[in-house]
Amino acid sequence: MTRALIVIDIQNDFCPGGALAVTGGDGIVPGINARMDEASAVILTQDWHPAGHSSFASSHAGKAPMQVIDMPYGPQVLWPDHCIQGSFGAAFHADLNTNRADMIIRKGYNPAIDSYSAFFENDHETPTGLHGYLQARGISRLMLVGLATDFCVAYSAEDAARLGYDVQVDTTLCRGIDLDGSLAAAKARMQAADVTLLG
Ligand code: VGL
Ligand code: ZN
Repeated sequence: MTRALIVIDIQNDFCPGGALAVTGGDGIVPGINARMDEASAVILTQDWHPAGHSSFASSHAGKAPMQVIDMPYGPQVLWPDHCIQGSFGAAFHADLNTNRADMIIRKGYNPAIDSYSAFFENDHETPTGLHGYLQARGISRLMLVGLATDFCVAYSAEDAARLGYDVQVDTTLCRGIDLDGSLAAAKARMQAADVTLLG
């Protein structure tokens, strides 16, 4: 049996020219499309913030992007405004094969809580509904790819492993932000959580 492919946040704002551009973010799109052919199910995630979201530096007086603040649920990196609901930046990259998606799951719509993971908001307890969807379909083996390796991909992979899924991340089809060593730290956390890193 092949794996379900979960494609994380291949959106214009995470690609070159976007508000929170990840270096080479658009370069993985052809490979991700090709991988869809082998997958037993394809799920896309979409970062989907309301204007004025609490993860935006612009929502906090005197704060700049990439600074970290304490939120009730823990430390939070403050980002440039990105992936605002309905904007061009929130749209999928034009070359991503969205036709193959069985399911598109949006996250980050709660104004007060960020959501890196496709499974839980950053409070680590409010579910997005993806776990219920996968359980209902009997899916237990996952392959994760997308953006950004050290934030949304890593958080999703760790949560999936904790939920009991057999999880692989193909790092050749991911690109990272790498803020203060966050890429190496995320890879170590994924390995500690029993996620298999390929590539
Ligand atoms: C992401 C930062 C903020 C991601 C989303 O997709 O990795 N990173 N929002
Ligand atoms: Zn975001």
